[in-house]
Amino acid sequence: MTAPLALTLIGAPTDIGASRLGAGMGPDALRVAQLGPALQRQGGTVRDRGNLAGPPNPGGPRDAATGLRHFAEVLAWCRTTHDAVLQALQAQQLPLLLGGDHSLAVGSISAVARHCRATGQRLRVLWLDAHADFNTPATSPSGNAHGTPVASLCGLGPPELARLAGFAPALAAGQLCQIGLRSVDDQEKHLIKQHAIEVYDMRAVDELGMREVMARALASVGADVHLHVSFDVDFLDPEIAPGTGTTVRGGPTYREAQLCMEMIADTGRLGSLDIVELNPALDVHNQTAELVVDLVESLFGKSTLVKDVLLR
Ligand code: EXY
Ligand code: MN
Ligand code: MN
Ligand code: MN
Repeated sequence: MTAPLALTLIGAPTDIGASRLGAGMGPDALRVAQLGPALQRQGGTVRDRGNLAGPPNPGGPRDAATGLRHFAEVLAWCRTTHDAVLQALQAQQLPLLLGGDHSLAVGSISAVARHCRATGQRLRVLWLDAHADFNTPATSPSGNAHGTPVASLCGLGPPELARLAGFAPALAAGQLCQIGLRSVDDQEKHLIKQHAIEVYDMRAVDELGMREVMARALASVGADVHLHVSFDVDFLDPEIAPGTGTTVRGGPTYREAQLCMEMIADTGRLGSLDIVELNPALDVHNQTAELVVDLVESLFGKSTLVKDVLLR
C-alpha cells in the first residue's frame, strides 16, 4: 500500500501567453467544478494554496528585443510558478498547476526538472496538446508565449526562460513525449525532427489506437521515474471541450481521453500535473471544466472497471 497522495493546488490566473483573454479564469472554473473534492474522493489530501499573484496582461505587440509579446510579464509569471511548484515538491507534495495559459509550463517543468536532478529521479514529461508549442521567438507566427514553452524547455529562445531551472536545457529530448498533435507549424516540424522528439500525433492515434500510443509513451516509466503530465485542454476534441482558446477539430474523444488518463494512473508514477488553457469565457455552463475534473479523477485512479470490484 502506497502512502496517500498529498496534493497541492496552485492557481496561476493569467492569460499572459495567449492571444485570447480568459484563461486567467481557469483556476476558479476548476474550483467551481469541484476539483478539490473530486481529488479527495480518490484518497488524496488536498491543499489549495490559492492563486499566485503576477502582473496583469498589458496586451500589445511583440517586444522588439525578444520577439515575444510582453516578455517581462511572461517571465515574471514563469518565475513565480517555478518557485511555487518547487516549494510543493520539496515539501513532498504533488503539485497541480491550475492555469492559466501554457507558457506557465516553463515555470512548472523547470521546477520539476530541478527537483528530479536533486533527487536522482528520472523525469518523463507527457505533453498532451493539439499543438507542439515548439516555436522560438524567431519562428513564432504570433509572438504568443504559449506557443513556445517546449522550445524554452529544450534550451531555445530567450535565455531567461531557457535557464529557469538553473541549467539548460531543462529537458533532454528523450524525456519528452507529445501526444495528440494536429496543428503544428512548418518550422516547428523541423525543430521536432532536429531534436528527435517522440511524437504521437492524431494520425498515430488513428492508426495505432490510444491504447498502443499510451503503451509506447509509458514503456520506459519504471519505479525510478517522476512522471509529469502537461495537459493542455485543447488536446481534447472541441466537440466535448469548447472552453479553450485555440480549438482544433479532430482530437481525442471522451473514451480515448479517459483511456489516456487511466493508463497514466496505472503506472502509479504521476508526480506533477499542469492543467492549462481552460478558458471559461468560451465555455458553455462550465462543461469543459467539469469534463477536465472527470478526466483528472481518472488520472488519479478513479476506475469505472467492473472487474476491479469483482477482483476485490
Ligand atoms: N503555433 C501557433 C503559435 O505559435 O502561435 C499556435 C499556438 C497555440 C498554442 C496553444 C496552447 O497550445
Ligand atoms: Mn499548449
Ligand atoms: Mn494547445
Ligand atoms: Mn518526485
